[in-house]
Amino acid sequence: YSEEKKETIKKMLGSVNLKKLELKGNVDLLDLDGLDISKKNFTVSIEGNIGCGKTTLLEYYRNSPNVEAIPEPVEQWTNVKGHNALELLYKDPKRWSFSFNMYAQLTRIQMHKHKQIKPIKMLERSLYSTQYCFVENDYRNGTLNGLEHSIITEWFDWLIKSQQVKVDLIVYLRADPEVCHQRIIKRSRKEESCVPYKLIEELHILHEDWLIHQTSFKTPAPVLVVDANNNHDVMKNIYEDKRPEILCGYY
Ligand code: D5M
Repeated sequence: YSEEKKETIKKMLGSVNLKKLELKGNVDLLDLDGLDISKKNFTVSIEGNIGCGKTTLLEYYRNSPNVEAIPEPVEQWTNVKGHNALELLYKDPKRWSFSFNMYAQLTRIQMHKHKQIKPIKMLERSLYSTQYCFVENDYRNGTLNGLEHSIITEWFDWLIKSQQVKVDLIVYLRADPEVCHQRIIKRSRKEESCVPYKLIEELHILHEDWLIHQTSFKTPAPVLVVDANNNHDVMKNIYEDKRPEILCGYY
């Protein structure tokens, strides 16, 4: 940052450190001076709706020498000892949501526990979004019943407390439901051939309430919001522009 830009940031945010940023909720810019760089162990979670472009972002940064990118374990979900859990989930959500989400929870904690060698561990979603967006949505629309929801929630609460599930920064790729829907059609993943538009809209609202309005669940870290509605080339420029913030100074 130039001195001038630093001054502007400071004026915007006051005398800054991460704690203050957390109190302020959403931030457009993170002050790198306020980050404890000596920590050398950052976990950045990339959050957003289905098809918002998380994989593209991970791909963009995965070759940075300081970044360890941990993609969403979709391959595990499509082959649980020969069973395609993701396909079953979309075919009959009421029958399979509990099984799927219990398994998703296990694979998420494995991502969080992945041994960190490089300073930045970049996760494609987290245990938090599984609970606060997907599980919550299934419970709201009756896909998970009260007992199933309680069991998953007890597991979640216990995992968060006992396993030191830490996120230092959330990057929210904020895209309109229509844009996400078009991208899902374009990537044409076999299991997603029948993703209802209603699901995309519901998940959008859950992400917004959690990460923008902060009215549903507590955010575990400061939130950096990135407009993800643009095309691929523009998104690449945005990622380059935001490199210092997204990589917490390790760029
Ligand atoms: O694609 C990941 C796919 O997995 C997408 O079809 C949504 C689905 N998914 C991910 N997590 C869950 C949970 N917890 N419940 C139900 N479905 C889930 P992506 O483009 O990364 O969103």
